[in-house]
Amino acid sequence: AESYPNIERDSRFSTLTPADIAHFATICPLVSCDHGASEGELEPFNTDWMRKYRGQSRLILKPKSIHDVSAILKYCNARHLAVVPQGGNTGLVGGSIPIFDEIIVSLNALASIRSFDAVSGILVVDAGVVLETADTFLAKHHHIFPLDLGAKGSCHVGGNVATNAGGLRLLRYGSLHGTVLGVEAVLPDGTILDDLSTLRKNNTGYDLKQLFIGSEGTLGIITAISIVCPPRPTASNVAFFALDSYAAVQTTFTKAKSQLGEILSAFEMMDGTSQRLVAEVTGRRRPLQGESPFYVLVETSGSNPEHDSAKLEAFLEDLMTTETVSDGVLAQDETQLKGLWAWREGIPECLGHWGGVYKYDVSIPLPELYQLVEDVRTRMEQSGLLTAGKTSNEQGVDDVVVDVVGYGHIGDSNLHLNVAVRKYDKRVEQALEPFVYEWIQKRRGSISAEHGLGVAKRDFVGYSRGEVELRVMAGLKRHFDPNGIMNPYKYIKA
Ligand code: FAD
Ligand code: 2HG
Ligand code: ZN
Repeated sequence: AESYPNIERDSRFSTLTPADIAHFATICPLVSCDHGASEGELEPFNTDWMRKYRGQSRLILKPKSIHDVSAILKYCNARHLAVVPQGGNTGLVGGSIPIFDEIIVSLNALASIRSFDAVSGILVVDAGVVLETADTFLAKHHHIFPLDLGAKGSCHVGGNVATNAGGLRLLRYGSLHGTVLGVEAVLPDGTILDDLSTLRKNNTGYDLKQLFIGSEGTLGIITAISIVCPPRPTASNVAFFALDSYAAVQTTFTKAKSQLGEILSAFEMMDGTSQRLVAEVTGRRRPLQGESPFYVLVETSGSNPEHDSAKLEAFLEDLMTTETVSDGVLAQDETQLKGLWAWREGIPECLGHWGGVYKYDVSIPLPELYQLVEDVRTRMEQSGLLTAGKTSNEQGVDDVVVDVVGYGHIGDSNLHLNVAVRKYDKRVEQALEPFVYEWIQKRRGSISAEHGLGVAKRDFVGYSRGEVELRVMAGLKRHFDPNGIMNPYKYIKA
């Protein structure tokens, strides 16, 4: 795990005393070595999903109600104790764990479904509800959560809103900035902000909930959200294609948009290297024979199976006759559909297999998007950190970089550039940064399309945001959190 050589503990913050712990014990359940817990019980809260970052918190608080959250923050603010809100701890930028000894406020126990209106499709849930639990509940009512992602079994809806997660169907259902209708949050001084509206339209002043969407725990703790959910599609199809070039990927996307129209629900790209590594790690049989430089997963979701199949068949025929794709397969049942999705959703987990991954989650205009992966691969080879032509099996322990891969939500111009390594190594980092950020800045792209800033990107936000924007953001942060107790050392410098 990485340490933080360039970050110093902020001396404005107090250190935890036995009296503090005794006080918190009157508010809610907690985990602390000074309260009967072992070191091992603190560990999972102090370690991130990638095992890249590690915090040193001595106290985990588990509030059971918004009033508990309010009492916690009121006390922390008065005592100048720093706080990290934690959801499912699946974030990929080191934002959900402390840097030093910040108190972790886990939302795990705030997990009730408050209400659902089947006519409007509006769901109101506590922040700590796991995304998959919310979706399973909605399925019973013939609705779907308008966000889906590989971490659905662990991430919280509150964490999703706090990171403004994008996911696999943003193309179809839009961003949380559009679907979230209300947010209930506790401000750093303990005040409850009730903006838990269930209205689609409400032009009565500044739209405060929007500030919390993507605020990564820096403005307060989200305790509940309301969100508008679409009817659950009754017909779903997944097709998986092999393609010879990135140009063909773009042509396929154009055709998918025009020929599938309103039933297109996902358009994901995986490069050949990513698929080779998934095959190697899982040992599963590949959906298509041979190896291709690119693969695309296209999903349709609609309400009329005959109508959808007719559209899809015409689309497949066009792709084959124009030789846009070199091969393809259509899932014949639910099991195959899930199986094809696994070749896409399973990539992040498989890439961690060798020891570590440097992750860049970027937005670049589509025509140039994949060039970044090629340029980074060349740079790794030229730096002697990756040997051209050797597969991971042929490499030795001295080959630091296992491979450079690109995949992602191509329908949203969002590329995931991942550099899998045997261990985190300063030489790799120095070859990647600021190279990647400068590359993106030149194309006016975003250095973080969906995972956020956390600690990983806070020093680089200037590559995507101007000085004036950053100054306004810092002003907002100071307004909400004058003592700076909320998720310090992360996001932006305030
Ligand atoms: P955490 O990791 O616990 O926290 C994330 C941040 O939000 C932290 O800064 C934390 O302080 C803050 N936070 C959490 N809860 C609250 C709260 N209630 N109030 C205030 N602040 C809070 N992201 C995408 O956008 N698209 C994807 O497709 C995607 N796929 C993923 C696949 C995998 C396998 C994994 C591991 C991650 C993926 N992610 C993806 C990353 C994504 O950010 C998270 O999965 C998810 O949105 C984080 O939710 P969480 O509950 O785990 O939050
Ligand atoms: C995905 O789309 C996630 O699978 C994770 O956003 C991407 O690990 C990554 O880089
Ligand atoms: Zn993603």
